Amino acid sequence: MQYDLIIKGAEVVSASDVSRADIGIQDGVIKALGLDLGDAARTLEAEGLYALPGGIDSHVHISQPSGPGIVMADDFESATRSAVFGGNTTIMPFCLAEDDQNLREAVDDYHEKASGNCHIDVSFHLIVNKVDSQTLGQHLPALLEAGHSSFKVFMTYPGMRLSDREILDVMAVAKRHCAMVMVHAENEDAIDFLRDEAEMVGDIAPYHHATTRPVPVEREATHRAISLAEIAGVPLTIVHVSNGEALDEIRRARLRGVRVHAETCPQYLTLTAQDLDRTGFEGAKYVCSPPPRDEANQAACWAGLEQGEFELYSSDHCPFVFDSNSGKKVEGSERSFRHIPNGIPGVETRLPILFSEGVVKGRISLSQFAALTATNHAKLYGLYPAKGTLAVGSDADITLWDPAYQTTIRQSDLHHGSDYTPWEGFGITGWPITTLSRGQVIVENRQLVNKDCHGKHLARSLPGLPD
Ligand code: DUC
Ligand code: ZN
Ligand code: ZN
Repeated sequence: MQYDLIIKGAEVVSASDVSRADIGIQDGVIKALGLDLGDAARTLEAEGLYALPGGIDSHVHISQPSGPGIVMADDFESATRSAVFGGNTTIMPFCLAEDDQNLREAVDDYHEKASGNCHIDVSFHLIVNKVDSQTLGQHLPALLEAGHSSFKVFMTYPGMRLSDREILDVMAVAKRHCAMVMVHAENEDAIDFLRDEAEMVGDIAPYHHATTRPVPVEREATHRAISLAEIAGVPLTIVHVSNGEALDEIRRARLRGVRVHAETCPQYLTLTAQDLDRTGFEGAKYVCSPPPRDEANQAACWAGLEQGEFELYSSDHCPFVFDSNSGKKVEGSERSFRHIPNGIPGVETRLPILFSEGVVKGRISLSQFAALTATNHAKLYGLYPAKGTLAVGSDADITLWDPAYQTTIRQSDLHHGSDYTPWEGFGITGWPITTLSRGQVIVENRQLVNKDCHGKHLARSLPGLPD
């Protein structure tokens, strides 16, 4: 037999083209794209389906320390299961050190937690929340050189936020080691002020998570992060951009010649702050940072996607159980929104939401969909061309997509560890039916058919960051 597997009859989608081709796979790699490929041990009929590069979700949080008494709802098994049901073949979670750990110990821990428990491939980013001489001089450089070539810094959250000086210091390390700096851009001092004011007048409900993190909080921090990157002379990625004014800062910086990349997420395209104002404590299901905004800002984010200003569309999957005192109902959350853990689940619904709202509604093309959900993530973070495209020599990470499949998002159909989805009842056209990871069929006809957990960690390096 010439191939282990041939996928026959699909429309093959890349970031530049859509063409009818069969896909010949051998030893987990795409060996041929064309017609009449010959013999294979197995054939998958894919008439009427799109073959897309498996989704790469470059922004997910799994088993991350989240504060006293709070536990994330997914481990690596459940997160990667949920991800592959949603058409993903690589996810990129963050390593965050516990209080008593250094970053190297934290990364070792994450590798141990992930090893043997992943249905698909995983590649870790770091989070830098302590800036001491050991972190700057030893741990961070060693980890960047060992293949964890991107890290996130926070401008918000006590205990996580870095000062401007600290951000400059870690940017200097990124510059020396060709790493990508990802920034959570919200001004902690402004939030702290607004939160105190809100609590003083009794505004303690989940909705006030949104009112105390208004657009200027994000716009200012976005501008400052970009300015710091200009001063340090490094490229940066602004993650989870939620609104038009922050995007304006990014546009202006690009006009000055700054290399700034931008990411948005489904919550900023489909949810609003009004979702946090649902009755009772329901609004807590939508508490994430930055918060969802309003319809004008949704439109600005859509325009940014359509016009190629966002290169990345990620889930920011950060799941907590709603009905639990180790989740959204943690001790104190009824007294103030400030105690509600920040984050929502979304790794499984990311791709269907963009396909349905973006491709089916004519806002973006199929090739833009492939770029935003896979190709650009692989290019920006150093996984391309093994990942992120369907080309000869690339890993056979493939999602077969039924563009006509009609469904409604229901928690009962999802596979994450959370007990709710923010998109309950959301109508969808198009769904990933079958997903292959390095040539292995993991999900077939929406069933998990391979439970081997063959996913591995992908080391990355960024010698030539893309222009
Ligand atoms: N930032 C994230 O990127 N995810 C969840 C919470 C947060 O603040
Ligand atoms: Zn963040
Ligand atoms: Zn995040």
